[in-house]
Amino acid sequence: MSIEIPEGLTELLQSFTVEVLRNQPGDLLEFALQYFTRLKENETRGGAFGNEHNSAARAGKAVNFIEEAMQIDSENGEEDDDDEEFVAVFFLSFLSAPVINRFVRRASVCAEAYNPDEDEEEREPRVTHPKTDEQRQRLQEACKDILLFKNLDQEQISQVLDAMFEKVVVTGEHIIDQDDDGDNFYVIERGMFDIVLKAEGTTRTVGSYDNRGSFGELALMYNTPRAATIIATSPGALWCLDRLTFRRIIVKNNAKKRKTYEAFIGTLPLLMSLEVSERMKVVDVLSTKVYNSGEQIIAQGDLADSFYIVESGHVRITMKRSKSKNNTEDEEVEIATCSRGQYFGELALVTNKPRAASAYAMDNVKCLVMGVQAFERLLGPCMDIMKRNIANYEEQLITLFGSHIAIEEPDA
Ligand code: 1OR
Ligand code: 1OR
Repeated sequence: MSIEIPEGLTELLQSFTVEVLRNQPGDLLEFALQYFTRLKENETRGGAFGNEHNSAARAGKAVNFIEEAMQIDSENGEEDDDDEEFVAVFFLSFLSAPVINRFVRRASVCAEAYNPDEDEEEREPRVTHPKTDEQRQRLQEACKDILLFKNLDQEQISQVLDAMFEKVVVTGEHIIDQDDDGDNFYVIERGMFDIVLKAEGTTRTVGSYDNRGSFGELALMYNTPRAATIIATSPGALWCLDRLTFRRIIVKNNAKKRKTYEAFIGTLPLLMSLEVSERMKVVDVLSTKVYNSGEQIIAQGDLADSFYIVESGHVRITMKRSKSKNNTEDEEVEIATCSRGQYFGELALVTNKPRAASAYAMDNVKCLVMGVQAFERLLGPCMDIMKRNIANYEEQLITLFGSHIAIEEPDA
């Protein structure tokens, strides 16, 4: 005798079981009643069960198994795989012989999803948006300085590039609205975009992107509502990366990064005023860059968009000084060196001015690099230490170059 299993029963029971195990309700029947009522409400609001793009379904906790499995605990940086594996095994134990094949197939998908070291391709079809050679070239150019992509290996990079798709935008278009659910991560190909923040009843523009950079990573990384609104202030074009591919590749990579840098970041005096969880968020946005001996890292007078922490090697900081009285010739004077654990490149970001000095690798140098928006978002609590050091620069500057040169006051 064969038993017909209604479509959707597997997913329904799996999600319910996960919720029961997570919530450990005292009254199972009452919990079931509430759970299924909420699920039905979400469905009638238009949500397909288990569709990860559907906010109602997520808000109602009708969880998408695979996506939840990849959720990173932002407090400790670990992927939640132990619990989830337990759930999968637990669920398997329910199964009776005649239906085991269908269930096992699905349940094993769940179990695999919880192991971050598994080959992802086995459990999720790769997203591919075909591109012309010309599009691919533009995409590569737009992505070459994206810090979040810097630590990916060749295979991960090509999966990311395959999955990205182009979106043309018009002036005034809202790419992201604060408090919405996150759908995509965006890399700017061209165009200007304002970062608008509403808080305590007021709305203000707190920053902007000018033809480069990326945004929309936070909601995808931490499973939170969008933290700001992003509005196009000119016609433009974006490359979009879907939520699942982002989580599958970038978030998984970040978990490894946390393990690698947790200890080092914990020793940095600059970051002492940050909570552990805030320090981990710093790690999430850092990328590493290596420089050969003699290579220029920063050029005096350039516009600035990154901040650097030395992981290994030595960095020479130099400033131009006119060699002759008539100012026709400059010489570069060494003003400082930075080694492991020290930082540089903060001054231009704090003062909103061009780079005050140049930086060169003195040997093989490895730096941790952070973008300006993340710097502003995450390092506010460290500003006192930085401003104190900037005041020291000013004193040294007067000693070395005379009183006529001044470092601009940091913005309040
Ligand atoms: P998201 O997924 O939350 C909005 O969607 C995006 O705006 C966010 O990811 C970031 O990529 C981008 N605070 C919050 N989000 C910001 C900020 C920001 N800057 C860029 N985004 N700042 C703090 C404001 C108090 C920095 C402003 C320069
Ligand atoms: P930035 O963004 O201007 C160059 O890029 C970086 O060099 C700068 O941030 C600082 O992080 C770093 N004066 C100005 N910048 C300095 C100095 C400095 N030292 C390091 N940087 N002085 C040296 C004080 C020991 C004073 C100048 C004589």
